[in-house]
Amino acid sequence: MINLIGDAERVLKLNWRNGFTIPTSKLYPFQWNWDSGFISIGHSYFQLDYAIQELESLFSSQWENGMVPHIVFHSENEKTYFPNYDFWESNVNAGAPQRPKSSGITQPAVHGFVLENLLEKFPDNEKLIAFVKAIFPKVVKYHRFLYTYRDPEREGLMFIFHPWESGRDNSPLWDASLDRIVLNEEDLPKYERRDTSLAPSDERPTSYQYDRYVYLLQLGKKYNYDGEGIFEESPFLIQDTLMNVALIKSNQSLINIGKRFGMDVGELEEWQQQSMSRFKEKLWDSSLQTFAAYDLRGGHLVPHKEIGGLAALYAEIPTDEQAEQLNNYLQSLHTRGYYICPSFDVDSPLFDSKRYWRGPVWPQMNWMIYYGLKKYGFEDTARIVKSDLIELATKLGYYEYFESQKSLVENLSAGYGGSDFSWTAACTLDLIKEDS
Ligand code: 9WN
Repeated sequence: MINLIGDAERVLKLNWRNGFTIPTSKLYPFQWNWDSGFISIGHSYFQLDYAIQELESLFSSQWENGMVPHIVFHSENEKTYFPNYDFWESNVNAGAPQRPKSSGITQPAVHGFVLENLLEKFPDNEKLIAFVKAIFPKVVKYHRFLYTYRDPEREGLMFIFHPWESGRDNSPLWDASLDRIVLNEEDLPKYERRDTSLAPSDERPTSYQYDRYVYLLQLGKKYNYDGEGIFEESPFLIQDTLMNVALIKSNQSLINIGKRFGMDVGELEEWQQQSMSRFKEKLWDSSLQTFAAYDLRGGHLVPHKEIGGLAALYAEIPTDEQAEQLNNYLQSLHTRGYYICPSFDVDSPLFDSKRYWRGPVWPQMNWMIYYGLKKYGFEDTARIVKSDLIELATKLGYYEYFESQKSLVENLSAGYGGSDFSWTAACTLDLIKEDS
């Protein structure tokens, strides 16, 4: 049996690049926004300095409008990723830093809750406290960007205009919205994918999906990545569960931190109150008994059960009754022979236990759901969510994501996607350590 703690340290150090950490070599050779948050928690077990530098380095790419981009291209010589900085052309927006170069979209705003997590681990560490005080206004500015540019009707729920922003790139949740994009050859610039030469293509999004990712990227670029035209024109316009869960959880963490250090939290409290009540009222799908994303273009909930709805537990959004329904659902998946939590509804014809976000287990999702279940007192399910991830990592290694059907894992010797994966190491490590 591998030494999971020692191996987590190895992976995190292996992927450390003198100030920030890549998710995995080759497939993702830059710094990713929400990955960095989980990675920072991982580093804190070995080197608090790395945890701090990780977030500092991410926020060095913050745009003047407050956005923290989803990829920071610290190295301009690294050519194995598409779309690279030269394709994003983030300088179409005058407020994007010249260096480091970045993408033009964002990802789940996990940094508020990551800071609180670090402070819980090192409540009296002076260096950490000074760092948190210094970065606090930048994180608030990021939230202000989301509430301003991504919530033009001031509803309390932010929208995304690209599947990559959700962190769950090719989830079947987005299929119907992507189908609205009818493409002719001349609608797309020529491009060459790199991911399918680095990971098996049956574990990655299809080219139909990739064409639409590129289309939406171009649409964002046309409007300098923050213009009103995005809201008016994008065929993909979603109030996603996970994006809003991360924001709500991070709002609360920033409120807690701000109160501890005597900072003004009035604006955060207003956002939080509105978002919390709007999420509860708008995103609960009573027929599916889960929270669901809202398709702003179509004017309806996206009718699928999936991992983002379950993540609402982490921000303590569900009522006790709703939480119980979510818990029962997870227990039923366990009884039926799945590692929990599969990323998509196992009873849907769109479920695919191997392909990216269409069914496999994702470590950072287990991490959030674990802590959410504990908040509601579902200790037994939390224990399964944790031990399932530990079992997968022990048997298969620190992969990007994992097969969710137990009967299939029996015959596997590896996980899916990238290997030596940073957030897998970080989240597994934290779950191993948290109650020891
Ligand atoms: C696009 C780095 C990222 C994660 C995302 C995951 C995947 C990128 C890709 O990898 O997305 O952002 O090229 O597939 O879906 O959640 O942050 O680990």
